[in-house]
Amino acid sequence: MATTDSDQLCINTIRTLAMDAVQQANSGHPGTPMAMAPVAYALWQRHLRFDPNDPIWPNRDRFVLSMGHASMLLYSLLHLAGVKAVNPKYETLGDLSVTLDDIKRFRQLDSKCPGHPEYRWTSGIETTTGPLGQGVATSVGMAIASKWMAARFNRPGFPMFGFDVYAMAGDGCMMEGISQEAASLAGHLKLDNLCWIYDNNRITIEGHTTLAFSDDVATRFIGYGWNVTRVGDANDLAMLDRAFETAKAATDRPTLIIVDSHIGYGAPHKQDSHAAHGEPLGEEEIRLSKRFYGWPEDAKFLVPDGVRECFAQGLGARGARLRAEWVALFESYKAAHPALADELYRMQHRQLPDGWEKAIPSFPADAKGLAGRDASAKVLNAVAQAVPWLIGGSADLAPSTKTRLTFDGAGDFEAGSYGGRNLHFGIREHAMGAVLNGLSLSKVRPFGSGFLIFSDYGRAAIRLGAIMEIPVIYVFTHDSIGVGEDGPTHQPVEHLLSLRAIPGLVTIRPGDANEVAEAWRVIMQSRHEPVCLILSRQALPTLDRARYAAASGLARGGYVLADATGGAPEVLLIATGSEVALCVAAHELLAKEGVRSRVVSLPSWELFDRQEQAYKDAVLPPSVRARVSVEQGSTLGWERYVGHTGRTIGMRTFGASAPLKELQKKFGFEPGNVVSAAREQLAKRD
Ligand SMILES: Cc1ncc(C[n+]2csc(CCOP(=O)(O)OP(=O)(O)O)c2C)c(N)n1
Ligand SMILES: [Mg+2]
Repeated sequence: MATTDSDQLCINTIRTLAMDAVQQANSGHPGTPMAMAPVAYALWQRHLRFDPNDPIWPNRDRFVLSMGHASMLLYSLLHLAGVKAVNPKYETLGDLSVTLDDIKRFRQLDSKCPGHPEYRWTSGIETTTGPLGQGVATSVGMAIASKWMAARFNRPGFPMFGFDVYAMAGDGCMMEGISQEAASLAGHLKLDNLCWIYDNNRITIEGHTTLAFSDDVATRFIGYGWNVTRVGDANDLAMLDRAFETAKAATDRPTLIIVDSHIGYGAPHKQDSHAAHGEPLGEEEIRLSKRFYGWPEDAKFLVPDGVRECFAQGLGARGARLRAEWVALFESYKAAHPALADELYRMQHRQLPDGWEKAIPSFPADAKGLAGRDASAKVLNAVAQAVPWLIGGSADLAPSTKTRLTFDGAGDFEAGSYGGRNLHFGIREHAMGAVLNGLSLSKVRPFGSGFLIFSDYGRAAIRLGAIMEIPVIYVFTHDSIGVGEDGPTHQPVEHLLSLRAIPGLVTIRPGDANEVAEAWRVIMQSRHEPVCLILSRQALPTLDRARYAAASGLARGGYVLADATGGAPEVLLIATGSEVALCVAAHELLAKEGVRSRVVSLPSWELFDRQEQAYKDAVLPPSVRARVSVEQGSTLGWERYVGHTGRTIGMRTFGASAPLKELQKKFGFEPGNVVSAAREQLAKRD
């Protein structure tokens, strides 16, 4: 299709809104929206299956702006397309997602147009982007979700799922390691519903890409098993159309469209320069650019007559028709396949099947016990059978993290066989995190696993999941020096603490098998928070819950596990995970010596901190100042529970390679050491 006057008008409106908004905010990135406006327009107006009146319609195509700095491109599109706001109850009440006023208040407090696109805050934003590479990697998760949901829900005559995923990326995304992990995985999985658009403008912040980048990107992607096509001019709508048609027609492989563009297109002094990247153009340059576009030079935030109508006739009409067809199809699907339709509905609303929790096992007392990871394997497998859309895998460590779904029919998610529930991320922790985000954004319930030590590799994606408030599940095992002989490179020290430092991320480090079971009960009910389940490699005794308090206390984050007899406690022993049993042993020794101690199991700081003060005070009575915390991790932060006079037993250095017993001795994780710490605390009090 050729470019018409109305196409040009729409494109220039996108451009000028971006220029004006950045200028008004005196901050932001005008150059890339100016250059890529025709590309985004061609995609949205002519290809994307998206209904502005229902931006959460489940089978819509996804558009991800991986170069989040070009956010004004997306805000202009959302505004001009008339995308509606969705409220937390998943309702659209007719308000616009992005008003012209929001655009005028770009980057200001409470505007729907923050610096970078934020999922959940602005309807129509499919994922939060900004850290380069995350968007493209997340798009792979969305494409996996589309394939998985098609395999799960489609039936003859009922193509419920089959959406395509488009992601737009810049040089920065192409340089980041995460995009390479993700592209490699997408090629391997032959995700032909995935299309990345690479803005090959050869400019980044410091200047021309010759400074730091000389990859042959096309060859790289051909090597990953992608279909690669080129558009030599970002303004060539006909060529762009052809490229999108190629992407849609591709089978067996994802498509990369390399688009040559001119950053700051139309700005006489800033085009093709990094000066167009991260600062406003300036009033005079804006005037000259508008003159180049044939735009009224002094008009600001102008949306000419006909532009909104043009979007409504293209994207809007197509989206409305496709969505209506889908809704009608879903009505007959409900009659033909009621159980699947019910699943689909619950999945989309982040609900669980009735009675799912009956699957959760409990574990008999056992002094020899069970490793956290082994207990979790049992619970996960039971829960996954009750929740069919719980899928996941590991970064090549499932045999160690014990996260494989082993029941009949669980299957593997593989190229060409997309119904399996065991994913294989390969040794790609960072991409795994982003893919999990993409799955969760598509409403599948995902889990991913690895060694806790390697959580660092996926941290940027974990953090984004927390910002987006999506319920991704991480299972991190080998949680401490307890891994023994593998040594300091494999022994997490600061990791627990650093995960706890991420706002909105819940960490749970259960102390025995029954706490693991209760942890899964909490995790599965979480609808808007990611959770990290932190598990031991080594066996932990399964506590006798007839003797000690019930593990259901875990839901409150911390609880009194074993209490003093014959009077109020004199000293508190507070522990998580593998150190809970250690404190119980110390508690029994102290009892024999006539010392009244209380053991508090504190598997989740986040869950505990949100309890009411009275409960927290009941568990950790403020009057008891003699306190000892025990955790095989950094001691930093434990002062909040033991106070500045309390004692923290933990890690202050890296670990060492040796059998576990020797490490426990070297680093002081023995009952005797806890007992003497408790005694010291009591002596201080006196
Ligand atoms: C992971 C990450 N590192 C650094 C940045 C800071 N940053 C924002 S944009 C940018 C340059 C991006 O260049 P490119 O992707 O080519 O975008 P263009 O300037 O062409 O729009 C950088 C380094 C970031 N957002 N994310
Ligand atoms: Mg660039």
